[in-house]
Amino acid sequence: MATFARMRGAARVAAVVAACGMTLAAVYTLHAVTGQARVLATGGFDNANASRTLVALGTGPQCAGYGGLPQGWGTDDKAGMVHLSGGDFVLGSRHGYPDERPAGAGRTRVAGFWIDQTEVTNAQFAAFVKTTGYVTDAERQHGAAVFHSPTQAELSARPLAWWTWVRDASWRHPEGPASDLRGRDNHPVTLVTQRDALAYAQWLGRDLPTEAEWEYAGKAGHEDATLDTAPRDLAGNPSANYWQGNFPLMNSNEDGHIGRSPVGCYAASDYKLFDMIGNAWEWTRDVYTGEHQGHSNGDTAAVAPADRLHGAAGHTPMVIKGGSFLCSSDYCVRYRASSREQQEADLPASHIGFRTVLRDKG
Ligand SMILES: [Ca+2]
Ligand SMILES: [Ca+2]
Repeated sequence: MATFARMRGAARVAAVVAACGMTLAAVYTLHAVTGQARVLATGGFDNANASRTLVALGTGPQCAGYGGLPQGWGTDDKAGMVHLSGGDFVLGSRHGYPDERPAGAGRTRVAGFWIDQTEVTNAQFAAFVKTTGYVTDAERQHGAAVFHSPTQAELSARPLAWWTWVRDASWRHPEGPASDLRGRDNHPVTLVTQRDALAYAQWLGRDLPTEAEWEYAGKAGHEDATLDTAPRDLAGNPSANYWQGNFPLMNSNEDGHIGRSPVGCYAASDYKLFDMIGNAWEWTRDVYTGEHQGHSNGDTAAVAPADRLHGAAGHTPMVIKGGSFLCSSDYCVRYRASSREQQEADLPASHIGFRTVLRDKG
């Protein structure tokens, strides 16, 4: 992979894509699929939401003005959540990476559940920490993997130059000890591990979604190839926070956000969910058991010190979903609901957050 840094243009894209486990032709096919989205939901957003207040997000001014705590926070145990009735759907895609292929020809059924409309924000996580005194894995490990846009010189000097293990970076110091959360209460909390995410969820009597629950919510009742295109609205504008331009040197910022954005800057899905695609990857509770691929996108482990303190879950690879602000059409084409990535359960990184679910009883 060190060779990527010395490559230019198409040669570098080809090498990166090859390392991602798919051919250039497959990538271009991925981009070429078109067609009107069909809605085949057998469940989904339902009447349980009729009397509830939804978060008022979905535009730039709305997300910029959001304080990070949904209405009813602290009094309503489902504040900021919507209910999805159970249903069945095709888990996976035939248009994406090999590890996304649907298992068999059948459909996957999920039972009903409540799910956060947004990624969990810094304000929400801060409330959890203030109440419980919880110490995150990044704080215990005294570091985390942090992204920055490398210079050409940095890119030439080492592989994966966009990831750095930053000492004492944590959710409250996202770029390192000198940084803080001022002005970012409404951003997704990141640099949290799966253990951290589960601790927050359990504090609220909830859980992390399974991969199937997350994808059922992420597809919002749609079942067709448009799910596998770069997210754009009917006017052709980016409809999520991902990476436009050539990763990792040139971010054209067409979507208005170079890095993480506040939650809810883009229109909600048909299930009234924000940022299921992009912004921060999202932890699930599922272990990644698929074929290990030689792609390099998720290799935050490459910059983690060998002697870092490990949590109980250790190196166990877990499934994360939805892609992040780092997914581009020339690298990590994972700004799609079917996409999946593996991340060590106890490895905090600046592009991974989460949202919670509360399953129906019985
Ligand atoms: Ca962006
Ligand atoms: Ca997300």
